[in-house]
Amino acid sequence: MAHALRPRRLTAALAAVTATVLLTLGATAPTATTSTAAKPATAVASFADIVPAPVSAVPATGVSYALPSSASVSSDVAAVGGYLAAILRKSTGYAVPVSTAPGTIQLLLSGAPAAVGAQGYQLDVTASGVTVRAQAAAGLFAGVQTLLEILPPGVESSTVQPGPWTLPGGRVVDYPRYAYRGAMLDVARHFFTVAQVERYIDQIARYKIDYLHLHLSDDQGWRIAINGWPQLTAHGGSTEVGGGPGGYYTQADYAAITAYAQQHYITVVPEIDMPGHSNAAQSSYAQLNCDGVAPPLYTGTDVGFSSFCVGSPTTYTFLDDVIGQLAALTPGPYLHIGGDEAQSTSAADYATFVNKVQAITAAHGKTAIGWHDIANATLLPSTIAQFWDTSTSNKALTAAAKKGTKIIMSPANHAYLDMKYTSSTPLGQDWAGLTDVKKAYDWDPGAYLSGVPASAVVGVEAPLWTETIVTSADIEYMAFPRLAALAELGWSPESTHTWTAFRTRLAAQGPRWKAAGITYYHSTQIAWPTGS
Ligand code: TNX
Repeated sequence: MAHALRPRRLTAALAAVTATVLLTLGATAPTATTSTAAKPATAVASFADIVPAPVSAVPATGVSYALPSSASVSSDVAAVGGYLAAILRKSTGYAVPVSTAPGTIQLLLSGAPAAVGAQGYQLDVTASGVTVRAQAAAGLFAGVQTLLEILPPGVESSTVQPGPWTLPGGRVVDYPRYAYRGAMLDVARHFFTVAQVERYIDQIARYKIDYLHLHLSDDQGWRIAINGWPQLTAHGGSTEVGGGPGGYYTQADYAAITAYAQQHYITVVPEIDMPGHSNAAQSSYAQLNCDGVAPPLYTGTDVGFSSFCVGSPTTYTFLDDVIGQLAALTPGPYLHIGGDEAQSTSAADYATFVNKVQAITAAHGKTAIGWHDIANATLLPSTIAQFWDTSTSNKALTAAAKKGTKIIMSPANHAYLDMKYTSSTPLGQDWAGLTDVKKAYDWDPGAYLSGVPASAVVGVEAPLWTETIVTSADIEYMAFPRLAALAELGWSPESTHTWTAFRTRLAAQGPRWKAAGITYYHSTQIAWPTGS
C-alpha cells in the first residue's frame, strides 16, 4: 500500500488527462468489480485510456478527426508507414496507400520536441488530420502505437469492421521512463514455433516493449542450432516438459525472429542458461559432464540438479562456439548468460565460471546480462544483473549496484507472468505467491530494492516461464492483462502511477483484446466493459 501514501505529483497536462477520466466515468471511479456499460464499438476512444500512460496528453475540446475512406499514410520511414497501413487496411477495409506525398496521416522525422529523445514522439490530432513527429524511427513506431490506441477498438480486428474511424483531437508528447522494457519467453520448457514467437512480438510491440528475451536452453530443452554440435538440437531439442516432441530453431529461424523483432523496434536478447539449468546440453554431449557420463533427457520441472563441468577446458571450447555463433547471429548488444539457481555448482566454481563466461561474451563483442545470482561473482563494469527474487533486499546485488552494476527489475512476486492470478487459475505456478493485476502493477521499479539507488535501474522485464504453458492461448491468458501493467511500469513516468487510474485505463483495453482475438484473464479487480 506504499503508493497510497506517496504524494501524487501530477503535471498540469496530466491533471487534464485525469480530469478527462473523471468526466468520462462520472466523478467517482468504480470501486466495485462489476462491468461498466458497453460503449458502442465505434465510440471515440479517449486520451485517458492510453496504456502505457503517456508523459502528457492534452485533449482539444470539441475537436476530432474521422479517417476518410481515401485515408493515406505518408511516412519518412517507409516500413513504419507500411506497418500502420497494413493494420488499418484489415479493419477499415480502406486502401490506405503509403507514400512520401502528404497524406491524411503523416509520420515525420522532423519537428518533434527535443525532450522526446530517440524513442519518444509527439502525436497531434486536429480537425484536418493526424501527425506523428519523432527524432528517430523507433519514436515514430511508438507514436503509431498510441495512434492505434485512440482509434475505436475495432481497429484491432483482422476483418473489416464498420466505421466511423474517429480519433479524438489533441496532443500527446511522450517518451519512456526506462530504456529497457522487456518481455521474456521461455521456449525451453515448452517449445514455441517461429510463428508463435512472432505472434507474441506483435502483441508486446503494442505496449512499447523494446526487448524480447528468449530463454533458449534449460534442463528440458536446447532450442538453437549450433554448428559443430548437432546433438544439441537433434537430442537436446527433442523433448520438453511433459515429454512432448520439443523442437528447435535453425540459425535461419532465429535470424527470422530477430529480423521480425527489429521490424517492431524490439531487440532480441538470447539466453543460454549456465552453469546450471544445463541438463539438455549435458545429455547431448558426455564430455560436458565432469564424470564423462551423459545423463538422460529430463521432462520434469525440478531445478538445481545440473551443472556444466567448471574445471574442464572442453566446457569453454563448447561455450566459445555457442556464444560466438549466437553473438554473430544477434543484432542487439546483449547476450543473457543465465546464472540462476546453480545449486549443483560450488560457490568457488560458480565465481570462476561466471568470470570466464563474461570474458567469452566480451570477446565476442556483446554485453552480458545474468540473473542476479551473478552478483556473487566479480562482475565486469558493463554486465547487467536481472533481479528475480521475492525479497526487497539482496546484499550481493546491493554491493554490486554500489560499484556501478546496472539492474533490470523482474521481482518474481510482481513481474512473473507464470504466477497464478488466484488459487483457481488453471495454469501457472504459485511459488512466488498469487499475482493478480494490482500486485503486478502496484510497485515502483526505481524504489523497490533497499539500498539500491534509482539510478542503478535500467528497466523492467516480465518473464513468462513455460513449465505449464503450452499454446499461444496459454501465453496470452497469462500475459494479458499483466504484461500491460509491466509495460506501463517500464514506460510511464512515476508521476502517473496510481492504481485507481490504471485500472480504468486497463479496462478500456478489454474490447481491444477481444477484437484482436486475445483470450485475456478477466480479473475481477478490473471493471471490464460489458461484452468484452
Ligand atoms: C525460477 S527465477 C526460475 C525458473 C523457473 C521459474 C518458474 C529464475 C531465474 N529461475 O527456472 O522456470 O522459477 O516460475
